[in-house]
Amino acid sequence: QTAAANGTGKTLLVGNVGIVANSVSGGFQLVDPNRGSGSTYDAKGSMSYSTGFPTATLFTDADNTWGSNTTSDRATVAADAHYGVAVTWDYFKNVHGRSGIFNDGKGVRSFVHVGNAYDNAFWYGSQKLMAYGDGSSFLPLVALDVAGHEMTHGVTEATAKLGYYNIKDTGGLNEGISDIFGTLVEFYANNANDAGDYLMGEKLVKNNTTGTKALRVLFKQDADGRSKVCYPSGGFTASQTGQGGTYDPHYTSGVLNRVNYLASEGVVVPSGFSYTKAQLVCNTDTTIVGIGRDKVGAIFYRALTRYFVSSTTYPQARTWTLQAASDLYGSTSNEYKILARAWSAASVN
Ligand code: ASN
Ligand code: ZN
Repeated sequence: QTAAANGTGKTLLVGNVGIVANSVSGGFQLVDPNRGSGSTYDAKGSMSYSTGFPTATLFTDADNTWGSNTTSDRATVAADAHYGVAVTWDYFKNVHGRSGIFNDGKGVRSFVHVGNAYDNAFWYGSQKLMAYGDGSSFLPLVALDVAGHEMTHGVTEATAKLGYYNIKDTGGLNEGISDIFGTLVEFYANNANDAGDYLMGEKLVKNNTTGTKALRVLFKQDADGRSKVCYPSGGFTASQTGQGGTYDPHYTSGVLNRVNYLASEGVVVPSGFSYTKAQLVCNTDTTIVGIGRDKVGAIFYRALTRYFVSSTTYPQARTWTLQAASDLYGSTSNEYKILARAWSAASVN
């Protein structure tokens, strides 16, 4: 049976938050009846994601207070994960009218304590599950933006089916879409302990006292010394974008993240960073005024769910997102013009 019960998550990364559990006789299960019965499990070190973690156990609790804000309590990061999937559900439902990753009203299973000191998190579509490692060089990978990023991989898989590894352009679009909506989820949460920003995974970096370190700096991704932010004429070649002849999507995503940042916020250097405006664009157009992240999110969502396909390239993504902007705001609108300038400022013409 399901009976939604409001509880408290004592998380690791965002302090204490409200979460929803399922009330059963004698206690509570970490299952959210308000959001498709999405559920959170302890993988207990397993990496058997391909078979759906058969030895994992559902988190249960006597008083509906989950975790202790510290990793010595196994339920702490479960609270982070359960919160992350709830915020991501609410974002897609309330902002885009999408009911769950597959738009079928069903929640997914989340697994924490996956692997041994595993420094990653991932979506595994065949089993409709989310997996989070405890990290070693990083903190446990249960941050809001990471949860939003990974679940957006599921949305992409359920819609455009953009390719991923070793596919010129397309894998970068797939990764960029996940970074864009992961960021929008973080803004949507409006959580004082994890304010929205254009950094991916900043909460996972240990001793990040300035708050300027992250897995990816989305407004200037080439700050990592590897990512590309300006689209090469003729498209990417393997040697430009990764090792071993592959096109690593985490480096080719820099182009889309640049477009999103410039269209949303304009040519603005975030506080705490010492870049020049000229370093945020690939051309000389340093006067772009953003149209706001909500409008850009609506444009990208429409393009992803109606126009992008498994082989979409960067130039085609420019065309299709401008089509979406035209649908939503008109082809002579300021929104359309700013988006076009943002693409040009990432050298996608
Ligand atoms: N965390 C990584 C990502 O979603 C996992 C992967 O490489 N698929 O990008
Ligand atoms: Zn990803």
